[in-house]
Amino acid sequence: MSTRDLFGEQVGAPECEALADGAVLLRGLVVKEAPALLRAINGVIARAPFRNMITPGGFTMSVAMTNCGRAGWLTDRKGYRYDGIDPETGQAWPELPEAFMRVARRASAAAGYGGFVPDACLVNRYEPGTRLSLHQDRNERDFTAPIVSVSLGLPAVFLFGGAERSDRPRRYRLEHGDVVVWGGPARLAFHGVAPLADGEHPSTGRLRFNLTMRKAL
Ligand code: MD6
Ligand code: FE
Repeated sequence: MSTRDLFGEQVGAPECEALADGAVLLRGLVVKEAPALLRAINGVIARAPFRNMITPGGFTMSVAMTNCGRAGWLTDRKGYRYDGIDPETGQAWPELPEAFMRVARRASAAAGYGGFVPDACLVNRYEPGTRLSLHQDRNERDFTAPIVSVSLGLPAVFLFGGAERSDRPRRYRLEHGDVVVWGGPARLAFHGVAPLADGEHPSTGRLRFNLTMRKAL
C-alpha cells in the first residue's frame, strides 16, 4: 500500500498492482528519478534521433522511436529485429545510461525478478493522437528475462490483453513515473497503447515517453 502527501508525492512503499500472473504495475516508482531519466533521453537522441519506422507491411509508425544499448529494436520492409547498428547513422547505438540501468535494477527486483540486466532499451515518443496497436514483444532471444517499462510525461491508456490477439484487453492508465514489469507467464501477452489524449505535462509538454528495457541478446 502507499499514500500520497498533500503535494501528490508518493510516500512509503510504492503501490503494486498485478496486471496478470507475472506482470505488475508499480505506480510512481520512478517519479523522483524522472528528471534524470529525461536528461538521459536527451543525451541518447543527440546521437540517435527519434524516427518513424516503417512496418514490414509498409505503414509508417505514428510513435517515434530510437534505442540505446548493445542492440536496438528495428522495423523496416524486411521485418522486425534487433541490430547493434543504427541504420540512420551507421553507428552503434548510444550506451544504456546509468540512470536507466539503476531503474531497471530497482524495478525488476521490486517485481520479484532478481538479477535482471538489460542490454537494450527502446525509447518511444508519443504525440497526441499517436498509438501503438496490439502486439507481442517476441524479437528477444530469451523469453525468461522480464521487460521493464517506464512511463514519462502525459498519461496513456495501456491495453493489456492475453496470449491470443482476440483476448479482449483490459485498460490501465499509465502516468508519469509509473513502471510496468512483466515476464514469466505474461511475457508474450498482447498489449498496446490507445491514442494519446492531448494535454500538457509540466516535465514533457505535449509528449509521452516510454522506455522498455530488455535483454534482447
Ligand atoms: C508503451 N510499451 O508503453 C509501449 N512492451 O509505450 C510496450 O510496448 C511494452 O510497456 C513490452 C513490455 C512492456 C511494454
Ligand atoms: Fe511492447
